[in-house]
Amino acid sequence: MSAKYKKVLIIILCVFMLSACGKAEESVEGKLIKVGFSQLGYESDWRAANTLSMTEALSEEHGYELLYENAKQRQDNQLLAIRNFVLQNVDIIILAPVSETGWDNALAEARNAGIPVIIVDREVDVENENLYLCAIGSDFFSEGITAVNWLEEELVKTGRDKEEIRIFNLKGTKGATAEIGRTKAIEKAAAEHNNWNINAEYFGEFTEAKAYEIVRDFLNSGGEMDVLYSQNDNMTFGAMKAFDEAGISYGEGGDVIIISFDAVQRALSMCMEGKINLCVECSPLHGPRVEELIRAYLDGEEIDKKIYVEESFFTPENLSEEIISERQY
Ligand code: GYE
Repeated sequence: MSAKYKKVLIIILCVFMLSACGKAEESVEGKLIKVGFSQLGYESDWRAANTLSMTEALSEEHGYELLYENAKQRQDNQLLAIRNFVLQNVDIIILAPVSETGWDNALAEARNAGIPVIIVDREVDVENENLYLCAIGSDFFSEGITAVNWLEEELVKTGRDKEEIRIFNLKGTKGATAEIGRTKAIEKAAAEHNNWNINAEYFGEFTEAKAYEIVRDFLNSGGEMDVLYSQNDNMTFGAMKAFDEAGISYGEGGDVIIISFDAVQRALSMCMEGKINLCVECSPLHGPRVEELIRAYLDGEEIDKKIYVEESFFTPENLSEEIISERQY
């Protein structure tokens, strides 16, 4: 074989090997399920635990190519993320919506492109429920009912069930399912008890900083409360800082009864110390649940439209170091 032929043969062989190698890579990649996840923000410890749970479950190791977008608590960022996922032709979209309304068009775009959408954590309020595959999260109204039932018993136990009870409803993000459900429960309870009075309500955006400002300003202007109904733990931490500065006691034996939602480890430790009276559990560990739903969908199984997770509550009486350290968030 002439040197010239040898060269040509080598070049042909190289080209062949390179293209074969490309194909091999493609076929490995081809097996990965391409998922677009629009997370609403990073406002709380709960959210951090939720993001971790989702990204761990939808990892490459588990067979996923995850496109992750953090919307920083802004719906317009989420709408943009959904459109980008559609353009990138993902296999499935996961949406943790900041608030309930305003999703019809974006979800219709995904549907028209044949991309199923799983709603996680909070819910969407859309005209046509077929715009999404299913929704998985907490029953926030029922969490609120757990809280008001506990309060009712606590007031009886402490002989305060006939006293006027001034309740501060520290709400989360306006229009978020967690805010709507938890607010509905306390409003219902206040309507049913003549002596319960919601004398203040503010939106604290589920953040520590905003809650601190709100409670500080409320106390500085002479506001008073008997119960702080705080719709997440981080807002509770912010409120506590304001109470400390104002010299107001709280928790067991204190001036203010604190009810807090989420039950993250930091809050549970405070609850065990008696600084928070009640922690209502809200599970952020949706990653493996969503993963299972994706598999079920791909296997053609039937999926329930709405799936609520089971939750419980904690007081200083049912907590221990062991229970807290064994928890994942
Ligand atoms: O309670 C709060 C977070 O939607 C359940 O959002 C979630 C809420 C949670 O910011 O900490």
